[in-house]
Amino acid sequence: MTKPIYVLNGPNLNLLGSREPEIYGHETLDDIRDSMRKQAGNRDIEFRQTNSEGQLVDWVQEANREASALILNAGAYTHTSVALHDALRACTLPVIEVHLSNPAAREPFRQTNYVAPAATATIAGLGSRGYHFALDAAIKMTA
Ligand code: CA2
Repeated sequence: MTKPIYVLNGPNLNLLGSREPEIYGHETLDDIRDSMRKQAGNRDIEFRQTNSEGQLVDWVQEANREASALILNAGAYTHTSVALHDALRACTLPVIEVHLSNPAAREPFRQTNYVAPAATATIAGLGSRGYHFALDAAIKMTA
């Protein structure tokens, strides 16, 4: 039985589609989840969002046990969380970091990234298409 692909989303991503569409687009997180499930075909997608850092760390550890690959948009914890970095460093599965915007082209406080050094790959600045590119890669890497 093939393990699911986990898609974990961090703080405030539940607000997608409601504000700042010029930065994050018009799609809601539910829209992204539904279109990823369609794209995934017979592969299972475990899609979650939390505003809590500890919850995200727990889910990363769970993904390492239960998933074949992890797609992660850690939101603002990307720029602050050593705990998340340590959890990702302990992962043995492919980890694809996704951002809707391109933090490298934004404010100075977004230039620190604790996720990228522990990730297999990073996709940023392509809006919701980034999730689909990440899923395509995750499926091919775990076929
Ligand atoms: O570009 C991304 O995907 C981010 O991970 C989004 C985070 C931001 O802190 C990161 O630097 C880059 C923000 C999450 C969503 O924030 C919203 C706030 C209000 C309305 C809609 C979304």
